[in-house]
Amino acid sequence: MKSIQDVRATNAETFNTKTRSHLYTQWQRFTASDHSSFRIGIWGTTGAGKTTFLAMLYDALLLRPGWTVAADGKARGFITGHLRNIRTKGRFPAPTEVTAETDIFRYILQEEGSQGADGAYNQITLDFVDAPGEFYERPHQADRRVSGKMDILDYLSSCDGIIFLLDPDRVDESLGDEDDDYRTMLLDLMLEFQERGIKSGVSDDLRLEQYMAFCATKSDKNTYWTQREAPQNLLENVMGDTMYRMLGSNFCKPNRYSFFAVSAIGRYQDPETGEWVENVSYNGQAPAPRRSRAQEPVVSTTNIGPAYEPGAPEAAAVAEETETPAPPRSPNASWAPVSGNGGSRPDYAPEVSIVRKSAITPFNVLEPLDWLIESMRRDPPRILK
Ligand SMILES: Nc1nc2c(ncn2[C@@H]2O[C@H](COP(=O)(O)OP(=O)(O)O)[C@@H](O)[C@H]2O)c(=O)[nH]1
Ligand SMILES: [Mg+2]
Repeated sequence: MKSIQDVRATNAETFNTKTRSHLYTQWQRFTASDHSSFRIGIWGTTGAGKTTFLAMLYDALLLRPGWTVAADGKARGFITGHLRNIRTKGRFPAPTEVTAETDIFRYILQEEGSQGADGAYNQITLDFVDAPGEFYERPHQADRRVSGKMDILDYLSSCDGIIFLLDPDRVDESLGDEDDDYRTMLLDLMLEFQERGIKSGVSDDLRLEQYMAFCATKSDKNTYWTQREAPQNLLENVMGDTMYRMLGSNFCKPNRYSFFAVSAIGRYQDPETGEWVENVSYNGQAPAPRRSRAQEPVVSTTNIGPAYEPGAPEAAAVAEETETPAPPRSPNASWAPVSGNGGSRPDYAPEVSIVRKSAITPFNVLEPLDWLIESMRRDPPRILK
């Protein structure tokens, strides 16, 4: 399996006008056929768990009584491929790559008894682009304005509701220099929505019309699992407390945003102990390890500072001890700069796999959708489509 770095490099090259114009054509096809339905979109960065979530969401919808779900032709291929991998092989999807044929997929949902007076069903469409994270992370990049074609901002700002999938493993410390953190990305996005809302003239309220479900993915992991009852705290950590507060103080109307801890794979109940345990194994070993701030070495290169570079000022001290044939290792040796990988992002690793395929129990995958649907029905947003 390719590493995330390989995929990102290829994606950067392929993410060109051709991809966008293909999307644009499709988008026109979809918007032209839209009736009175609500449209829900998905946002998520690389590795946040979008593909896995969307496959398991479909699965959960199929199993749900009182609801019927249909997938358009392209979405069907997406679902069968990924679900087979997850359910029968216990494997996560491969990192999504940009191709010229990046597609918009659509699930159509219909609830029993939801017909209006005219007998027509009030359908919900869940439209999503299973695009790699770059698509979401760098919406303003390069060719967008030049080509004037469909891009992620057009797509998201035409949605009545958005499911945000945030990776709790992606904390600031794990980002490389070129990566934006969630705070930056979300703030950009909110400002863009605001600007588009104002320009559309649909409402004179400066706050956003969209409903937004902020979801922390992978909450099956031990550390997050214990926080599942207080998802707002988990998300405050992930997006940063300023962004978290700005949602309420500046961007969103009070009942139009909510927080969820979700997990596409969930935990499974150990038949012997009855305990709910992690169902994902990392590095082929027993489940558990979590990338976290706590596991970072206490002393890192950043706070050692250049003055402590081995070989620089210390050299003098060592020189004075030359009479001792084998000077004892300085205790400072344990400060040795931690090389490279301390700062990298979570990798897609083939050795990350599902332990008990037959016991996959998604956690909270339907809840964000239900909250969105229920809220939108109660108080429909005014979105210019
Ligand atoms: N523990 C756990 N890990 C997950 C879950 N979903 C995804 N992952 C991990 O996150 C990686 C990226 O998931 P993917 O769906 O490909 O993310 P995408 O890039 O947003 O489409 C997977 O390879 C898994 O290692 C989950 O529900 N639980
Ligand atoms: Mg993907």
